[in-house]
Amino acid sequence: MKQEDITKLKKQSKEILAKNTYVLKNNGKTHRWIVPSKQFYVHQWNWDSATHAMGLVHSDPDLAIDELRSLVRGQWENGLIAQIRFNPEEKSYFPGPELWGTEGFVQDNVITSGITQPPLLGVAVSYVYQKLQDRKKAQEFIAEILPRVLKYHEFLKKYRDPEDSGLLTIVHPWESGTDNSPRFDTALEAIKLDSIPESVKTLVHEQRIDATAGDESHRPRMHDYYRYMHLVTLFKKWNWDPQKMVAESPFANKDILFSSLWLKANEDLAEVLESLERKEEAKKLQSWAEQTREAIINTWDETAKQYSDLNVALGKKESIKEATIATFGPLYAKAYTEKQYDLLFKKLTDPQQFYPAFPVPSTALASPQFDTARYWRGPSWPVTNMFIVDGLSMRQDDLQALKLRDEILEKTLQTVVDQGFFEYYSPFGEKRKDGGLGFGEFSWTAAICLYLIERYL
Ligand code: 2M8
Repeated sequence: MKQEDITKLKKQSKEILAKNTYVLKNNGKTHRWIVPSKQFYVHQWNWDSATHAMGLVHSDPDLAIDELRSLVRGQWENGLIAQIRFNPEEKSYFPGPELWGTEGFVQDNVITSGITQPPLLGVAVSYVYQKLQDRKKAQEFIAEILPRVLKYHEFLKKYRDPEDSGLLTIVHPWESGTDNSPRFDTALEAIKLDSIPESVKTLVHEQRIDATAGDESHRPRMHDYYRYMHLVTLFKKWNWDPQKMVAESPFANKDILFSSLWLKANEDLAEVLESLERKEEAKKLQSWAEQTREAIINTWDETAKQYSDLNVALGKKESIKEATIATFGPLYAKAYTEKQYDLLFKKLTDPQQFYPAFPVPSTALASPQFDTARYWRGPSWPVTNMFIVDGLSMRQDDLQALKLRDEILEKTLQTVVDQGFFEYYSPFGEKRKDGGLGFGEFSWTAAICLYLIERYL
């Protein structure tokens, strides 16, 4: 990459993150957090914030700390750190705070949604702790944040893996982060549209704004939104009982990507605990990580040559064969046998599947469900590329892996230079009139550029 492009990318990334930062003064305290994009996502999102902090720690460590501090501030009594922490100054996102019925769980005046997102937070906390140059600040940061993150992990282990299988259950596609992925289609279709109350459908019709704020052909379809809101309404009726949500939700998925991040977060946090001489806690997290590693490896499907999610809704146990980006999650967590790695590498570099002009598409090109523009059904995303780049880079003596890493890294950064800071991009590298796909001026695209430049260039 040209040095001038790198310099420009860094400058623009910082500007986008600054523009998307909110500052709120409350009871004499100042709170700061970053929203994903002012064009639509005007609150704070869990795994987006983790990437924001990882990108910012090198250039604005105080903002990186504030970002994580603000996210964990809304942690529930039971340990949940939610998918969305609502922004009291903004009203324009659907479903907004008034639709979740979570007021009873508010801590420190922060209203949140009632579900979670992939647990990248632990990875971010460890990374920020490691990279903070001011070690006094690092110790204060870890003393403040670590108890919350460990409590969140206790929540996830207790409620999302009640059978102690090592694989974590998500109860809503929004919890996967890859919301509209075709790997959820069959499970969602089992929720019959005529079983969804008319009031829910009317609410979605009247209040959904993403498809008008953005391009309708990039967003989930109406029937997906009916089901998304149906699940929210059910959980609200159950007063967000975490046990019931897993046992009785019509959508429950043992998710490979979520579990891979859980594994990586546990290992990274175990390392932090180890360095703090908290050996017993480190051992516990390391053993959770090992258990998940083995469980992920065991989901390998020899025919599809990939890891598989498991639909566990209402007592089911159905392995999901859809070829999506989730199967590369285990690269990031080093959860593979060498034989599986070789097959994954082959899949990842296959131009008919996952290696078009701008890899890595969120769904295999050969899948009948592939869609160039609709979110998580085909487009390439910087966040999943970051996992793959980091994952390949863990294979220190494997020249082929490192070469592929450099290629994906370069293509990711170059695409942002050519098309701007979008939410996602066409895997064929074509540019729309105004740039990439989804919403623009996107924070995690900016933060991931900063992170990748800092780590690899
Ligand atoms: C997208 O999800 C939100 C719901 O959480 C939405 O579409 O309204 C996903 O891409 C998710 O992974 C991401 O965290 C969020 C904000 O960038 O947007």
